[in-house]
Amino acid sequence: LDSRAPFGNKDVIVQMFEWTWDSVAAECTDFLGPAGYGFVQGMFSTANMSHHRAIILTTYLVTSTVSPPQEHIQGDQWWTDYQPVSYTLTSKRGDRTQFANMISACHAAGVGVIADTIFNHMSGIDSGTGVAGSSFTHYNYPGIYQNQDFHHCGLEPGDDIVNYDNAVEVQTCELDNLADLATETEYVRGRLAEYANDLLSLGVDGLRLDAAKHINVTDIANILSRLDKSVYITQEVIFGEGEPITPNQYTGNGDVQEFRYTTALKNAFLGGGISSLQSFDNLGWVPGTGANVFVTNHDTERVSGWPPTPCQRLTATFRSLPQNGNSLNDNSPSNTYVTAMIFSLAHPYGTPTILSSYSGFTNTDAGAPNGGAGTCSGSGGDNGWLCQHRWTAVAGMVGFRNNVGGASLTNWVAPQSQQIAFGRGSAGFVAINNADADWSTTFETSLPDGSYCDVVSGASSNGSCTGSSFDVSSGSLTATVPARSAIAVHTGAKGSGNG
Ligand code: LAG
Ligand code: CA
Repeated sequence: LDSRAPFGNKDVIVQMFEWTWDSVAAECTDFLGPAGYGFVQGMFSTANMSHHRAIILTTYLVTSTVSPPQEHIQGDQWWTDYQPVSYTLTSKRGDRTQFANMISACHAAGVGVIADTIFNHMSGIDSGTGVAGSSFTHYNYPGIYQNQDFHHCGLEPGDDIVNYDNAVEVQTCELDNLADLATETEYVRGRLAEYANDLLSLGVDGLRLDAAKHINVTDIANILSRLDKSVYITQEVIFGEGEPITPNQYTGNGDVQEFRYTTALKNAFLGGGISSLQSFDNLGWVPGTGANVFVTNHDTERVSGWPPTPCQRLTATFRSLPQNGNSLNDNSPSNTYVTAMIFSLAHPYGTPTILSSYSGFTNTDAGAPNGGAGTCSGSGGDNGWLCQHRWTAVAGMVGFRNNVGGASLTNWVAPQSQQIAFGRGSAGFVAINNADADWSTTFETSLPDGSYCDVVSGASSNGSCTGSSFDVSSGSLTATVPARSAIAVHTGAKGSGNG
């Protein structure tokens, strides 16, 4: 397994934010998997494939990203999960058996699992009892860590990080009062590796390293060197203008989440112009082969952004953030959330993650609906869940991405700042219209002649299209791209129109 490729050669990750293990397992089985989504190369013979929907060539990676599996503090807020109190695999998402069963179910459906892993800290509250019954105080987790296993940076008051221009402070003081592990010590490194190896023993395929920016890059490298096998790694290192700790410093450990991409898409789609998004190669960002990118994640979709404390809002990283979220989200105007996701799945830069979350996030603390049991309905959400991963355009574009693979970007045009179109070799073509008027034109593509289904508005089913269809003749594709929408075709979804 190439540790840079999340799971096989299919690279789309879906972040199942706050879904319980049982509900993720069901979604792998019912939808992401044999119902037409999960597909791992070699699992089905070509003959069997005809029994599945035409968009079967889609593999999602499931990350339990914002739902770390270890025991955490009690409470109704979603973020209790980010305050570990022991490495017992009992959380609000389920217990060890349910976690293991989820991995088995997802693997059987051809879907990998990435666990959110908190190496930086333990809890932030003075004392309490975790959801599995473990008692703790701020710097004492019986049988695991004691006072000497934490940084006590000496900054008044409360040892909290204030100045993001000071690298030592960012990595050895406390993020939001969270007890900061002394990751430079042999004991802590060994204990964190033991925890990670326990996750790997259950079949976990990758780790998202929470708050990686707050851990010295060599400490992470040391911990990863102790892992029993090589797995996909993605590190959360939020870029801050002028800060000494940069995302690019972490590329040696694995993928790095490139938040400049998130910001760029927000700015482009909300007015700056999407014609600026042709290439991300010469901007000084994390190289595409090592970047993990997303339109939004669980932190950036929330109203006041993250982190929430007034002090941190004054730092270079966060002071420029607007109050309506650090990214596009489900409340964004003019369908920009959807068109931006279409872009992120079509463009070759980085490994894309699609967030699957719930509505009502304008209350930044609100925990998951329906007791955490994720449910969807058809191609939409249910019970307060948004089910972005099922939206027709998103699901269609995952199929697009898997079909085009590593094909290079071709046939780029941008007749005006809010209209772009491009191909991916001879395998796919997309046009995104972020203007307020329809865009009628003839595109030059590198596609073979034929009839194609638009995977933004529908899918290919038994040779016909459930949405729009387009013909390609001598490479030319004539279309009307609706205002604030997109069209996308690829050689894995052929078919003729239904009108
Ligand atoms: C992350 N990345 O570095 C996560 O993506 C982010 O969601 C986590 O913050 C953070 N690191 C710590 O793992 C979340 C919430 C915070 C919450 C924190 C700990 O966004 O709001 O802090 O998890 O639960 C909360 C309170 C703070 C309080 C702290 C400690 O909001 O006011 O100081 O708990 O008690
Ligand atoms: Ca730290």
